Amino acid sequence: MGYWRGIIECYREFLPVDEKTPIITLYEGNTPLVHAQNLAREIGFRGEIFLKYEGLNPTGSFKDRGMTVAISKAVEDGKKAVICASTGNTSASAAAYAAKAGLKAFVLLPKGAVALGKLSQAVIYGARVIAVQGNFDDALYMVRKIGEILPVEIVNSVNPYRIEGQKTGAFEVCDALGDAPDYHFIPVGNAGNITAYWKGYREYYQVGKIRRLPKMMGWQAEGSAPIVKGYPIKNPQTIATAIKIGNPYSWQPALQAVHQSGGLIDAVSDEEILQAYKLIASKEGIFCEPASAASVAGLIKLTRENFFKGGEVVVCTLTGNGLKDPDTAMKVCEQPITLPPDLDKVLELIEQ
Ligand code: AN7
Repeated sequence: MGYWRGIIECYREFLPVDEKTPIITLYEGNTPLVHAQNLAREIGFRGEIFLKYEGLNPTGSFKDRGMTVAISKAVEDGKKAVICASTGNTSASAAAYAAKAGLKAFVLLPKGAVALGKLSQAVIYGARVIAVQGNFDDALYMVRKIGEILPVEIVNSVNPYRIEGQKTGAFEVCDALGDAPDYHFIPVGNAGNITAYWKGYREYYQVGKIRRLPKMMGWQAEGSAPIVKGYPIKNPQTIATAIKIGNPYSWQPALQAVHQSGGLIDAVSDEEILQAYKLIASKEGIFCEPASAASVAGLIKLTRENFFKGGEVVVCTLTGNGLKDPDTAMKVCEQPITLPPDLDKVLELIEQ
């Protein structure tokens, strides 16, 4: 292979592309699977934890895996413009890949509910950004209507090519571990990614690349947990804005993934999410965004409840980069101490 050329070149035989498909890539994928021994010790987990650090993708989230396929297919199909609704990461990714492909991008964002880093990405990549005075679900509803009226390609995970690309996250986990893990923990918003990982695991199983399948463990935020509660949430609330979604598109496939794999879908509180968010950074040196920490928060919760026997191999997907949302880090952590340029004062503080 020589050098990394993105997920389509690497996993071509598993993806809906052929020699006619123009490959639009920013060299996404090939992200680290970090052995999190400090975290395991800290939370008292008596097995192995691996963190799939998706924040190291080109636009800082797992969305890039799906977007390279969705945008490549949009170009192949002669589309000139793409559109999405987003809590931030999809819009950042869509804007970047559209820029690379020379397509127009329109993004509808819930006004005031998108982390500034993500908004800045959509803007600098040149997307037309519309701030909707509503929530993500309102924006997605409009995007789906617009897709029926205008010749624009929808690049939300209602687009099946997104799921196809995102399943490569599961392939990489298996390639790194030599088999599937026992459990796969993952945050759930619109529920595309849990659907995609499960598809990836099943496909690798079918071709004999792995000998077992993991249990899929999905985590929603308590104030935004429609799948856990069993009904859509009209006005979802959570500090994890990326997963602030009240009526997920892939609701049924997510439930299927959980049921078929023998896993579960449950909720964690904002407090639990923030505790995990801080631990991942302070114990493993990995800065993920709050929504990503929902996976680890779920693992902490189940560890506390003595859910595990010991010896399990667990993978948690850390879906997005913490730098997208520095405001939350600054809000929940100790503030910098201001001192004059006085050596004695600084020494005094350090020696405390
Ligand atoms: C960091 O960008 O829905 O369950 O519009 O950004 O596949 O929706 C983002 C979702 C988890 C949830 N972690 O994944 C969007 C959007 C992060 C995210 C999720 C998202 P899905």
